[in-house]
This record gives sequence, C-alpha cells and structure tokens, in this order.
Amino acid sequence: MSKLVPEIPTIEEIYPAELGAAQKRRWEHLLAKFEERYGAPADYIARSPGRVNIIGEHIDYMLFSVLPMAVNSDFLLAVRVIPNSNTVTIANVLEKYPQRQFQVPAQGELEIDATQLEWSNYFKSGLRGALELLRGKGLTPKNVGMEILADGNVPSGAGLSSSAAFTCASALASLAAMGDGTVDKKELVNLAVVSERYVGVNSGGMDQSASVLGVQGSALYISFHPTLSATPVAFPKTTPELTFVIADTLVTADKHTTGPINYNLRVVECTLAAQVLAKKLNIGQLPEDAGPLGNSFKGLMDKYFSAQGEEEIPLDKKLEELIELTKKYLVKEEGYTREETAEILDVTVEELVQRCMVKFPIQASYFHLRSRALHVLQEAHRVSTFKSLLDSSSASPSSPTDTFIPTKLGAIMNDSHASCKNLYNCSCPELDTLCELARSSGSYGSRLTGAGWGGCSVHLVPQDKVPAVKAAWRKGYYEKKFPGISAEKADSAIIVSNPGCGAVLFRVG
Ligand code: NG1
Ligand code: MG
Repeated sequence: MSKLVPEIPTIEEIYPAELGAAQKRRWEHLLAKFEERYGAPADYIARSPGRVNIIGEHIDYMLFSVLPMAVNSDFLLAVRVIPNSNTVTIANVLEKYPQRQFQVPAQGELEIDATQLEWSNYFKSGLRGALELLRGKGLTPKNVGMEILADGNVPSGAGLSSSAAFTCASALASLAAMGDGTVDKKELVNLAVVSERYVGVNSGGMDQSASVLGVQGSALYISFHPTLSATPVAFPKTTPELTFVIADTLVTADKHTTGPINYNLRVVECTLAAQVLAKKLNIGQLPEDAGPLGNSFKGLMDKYFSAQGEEEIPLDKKLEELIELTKKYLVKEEGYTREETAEILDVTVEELVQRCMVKFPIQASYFHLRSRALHVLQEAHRVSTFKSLLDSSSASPSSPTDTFIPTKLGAIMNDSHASCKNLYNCSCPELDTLCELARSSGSYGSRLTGAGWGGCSVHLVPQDKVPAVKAAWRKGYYEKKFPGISAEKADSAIIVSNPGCGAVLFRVG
C-alpha cells in the first residue's frame, strides 16, 4: 500500500529544479493570502497536478490501458481544519471565482447541482467522494469544517485535466481533514474517478490516475482492469533529447454544453457497440465491470477469449481478432438507429434508454457503433505497440543519435490523431492545423490530447526542433487565428513539459 501521509516532501522534490524557486514563491503567496483572509495559518496544502495523455485516447472508459504523464501545472488547496464544525468555506486566489460556504451533512449525500456551472462543485465532488469512501469503510468522518484557499494553474477546458487536478486535490484535502490520517493512493484515485461523475461527465479513470500517481521523469502505463495499476515507463535517451511539447488551440471544448454531450454520447456508443458485438458473437450478457456504464470492450474481450480457453494469447493478437470481428459484424458505416440497436439486443427502445441513457441523457438518434469500436480497439492496439517499443528500447538502448524508435513512436501518435479525427470525430480544424504545422517542422508525432473538440495537442519533438515548431505555430496558427494576439499570449499557449510528480499532501509549519 502506498501511503500519501505521512510522506512529507519538500517543494524541491515536487518540481523540477528550474521551476523550484517560482513555485516556492507561489506557495508562500498562497499561504500569506490564506492567513490574510482567514486570520489564522493553514494546516496543510493538498496538491494534485494536471496531465497530458501521450497515447490511448477515449479508451479508458472501455477499460483499456493508457499512457499519460502528469504535468508540472497543478491545483493547490491550502486548508485549515476547524474542529467541531460542519461548515466549509472555500475561496480562490483569483477573485473571478467567488467565495462559497456550505454545510457538510452528518448523514446522507452532499448535494451537488451539476446543472450549474459552479466552480466550487469540483471541491464538493471530491469531498462527497471522500465522505462516501470513509463511510463505505465503516469509519465515521470526523466532525470538522474547513477553511480553504485554492490556487490552480492548469489551464481550464484545455484537455490538461484541470478538473481532475481540482477533484483529486479536493478529495485528498477532505480525506486528510476527516479521515484517520492515512490515505491510500489507489483508493484516492478510485474515489476521485467516481467523484468527477457527480459533476456530470461520465468519465474514465485516466486523468485521476495520472494526477495522483504521477512520477517525476516518467510517463505512466496505467491499467484499470481487473485492478488499477500504474507502471512508470521511460522514453529513450536520445541526442538531441526528446521533449513533449503541448500546444493549446485556445479553443475550449465547453465541458458544460457540447463537451459532455459529445463525450457522454461516445461512452454510450462504445457501450452499445460492445453489447451488440457480444450479441453477434453469442457470448451472452457482458460482465458488469467497473466501466462508467457497466459494460466495456475489455470485459467483452476477456469473456470472448476465456470462453474459448484462450486467455494466454497476447493482447495485440486478441485485439487484432476483435478488430476483424468488428469489421465483419458491425457493418453499417452510416450508424445504427435506436430501433435497430434495440432490435439487435432484443430489447425495447425504452429498455435501451433505461440501460444506458438515463443518468447522462443522450439525444442522438444514430449510434456510430462500427467506427467507435474500431477506434477503441485499434487505439488499444497502438498503446500496446507503443509500450512494447518503449520496453524494448529500455532493455537494449540503441545509439543516442538513432532516430528509429522516436520515428516509430511518432508514427503511432500520428495514427492515433488520424483515428480520433476520422473514426471518433473528436478533433477539430484547429487541432489538425497545429499537428500538421508541427509535423512539417520536425515533430516525430503529433496528436490531440484529452477529450478533443478543442483544447490541447501533444507533440514528440527533438529538443533542437522545438524553436522551429514554435515559430511555425506562431505564424501559421496563432497569428492567423487570433489576429493581433500578443507574443506573450501566444507563447503561454505552448508548454514544454517533462513528466511531473503526482498528488502530495504538504503539512505547513
Ligand atoms: P479531458 O476532457 O481531457 O479531461 C476526458 C476524460 C478522460 C478520457 C479523455 C479521453 C474526463 C474527466 N476525463 O479527458 O477520462 O476519457 O477524455 O481520452 O472527462
Ligand atoms: Mg477534465
């Protein structure tokens, strides 16, 4: 069991050397502002970072493994615990987020109105998850209130998971205040995944896993099924060094309008595709695993191969077979209507809606079962190939100037982007442009990252090509799309980040 508390790191251990001094000033500023606002010092800071996904897009909710890394941008919550109280007061160093106050119910659910775009909902979701986790373990949450001051620097709506950073920090802060003094990292991930669903997005578990379990200097290979595991993976040491460059389109995917509608629809389409394929393959009901809607492609795959006594086949071979079966059985390129889907599954349309469209309502009348399934299975296959390449290059490193492995990794990232664009329809012209400009200026591989429909892109670039890539974006994208944009604003849309450290609790004093 990995315990977060009483592991107490120093700021120098959290951030890479070049960021240490500026971050120290930011933390000190937060603590000073806290004392100014509440008239007493904070007890601790709960910190959780954003993440960027390197490969494995829109497959976490189908329980396939993904390969993200935590970034150095993060969410900080300075907290003072108020004994014998149930009042939570939360404010933000940015005045645009107004101070809020609410009561923690002694019993029952903490109410969250997910229809309102309200910043403090993310804190409430982490707190609610923490209360449920403690009660689920038979513990009585301590009767304490909290005074909180938040400071986040993960850009919001950009695909870097500001929401997960906020939720994970909130869950950690709440567990530290109300729990028995220990926090298990995996429990924290699992509770934060469920927590984010209280805010209205039927999300998978990638963001919270990367945010909590991040390791400085390493990307993470995260598996969800049958249990959560995170293995650090290293990229080849090359000359010039490989870097991850993140570029924001500055077009935000609005999580509270089109964002969740598109996202939640994809989750439903994938769940239905898995059920339809299971039906066509005669393997009966799918297992109710831990996916957001109960059924997943990973569950389908496991059941299909175990029914044939062929569990030992390597993952990529299993996926290849399922890809062929998908092509054979999910034939309708134009999509399936509700009626057609219900008929295949032998249920009424009403039952179909009840099964998977009630908690997160879906309006669509067509479900693109074939293309969504092909994306998910092929993307899971790409993650597997990507991971094997990294493993083999760690086991027997080639010459640092050899570009064979980086070129292959980049090609897989490019394929992932094409699949997101063409099969999953989650790209947009702005993301496509950033990727094309980067590739023609020396990026090995470029793709959208996170849910898509705007937000950020991620690029594998040798260090010496970073200036050329940045210049191409400035001229070919930012200045064209946003005429008159300041050099400062255009520059701040681009982040060069190495893998950062995960969630920590930092006691003050
Ligand atoms: P973003 O929108 O970047 O936070 C979302 C999901 C992830 C994952 C990716 C797509 C949430 C909170 N997270 O990420 O779980 O499914 O899309 O790979 O919705
Ligand atoms: Mg998010």
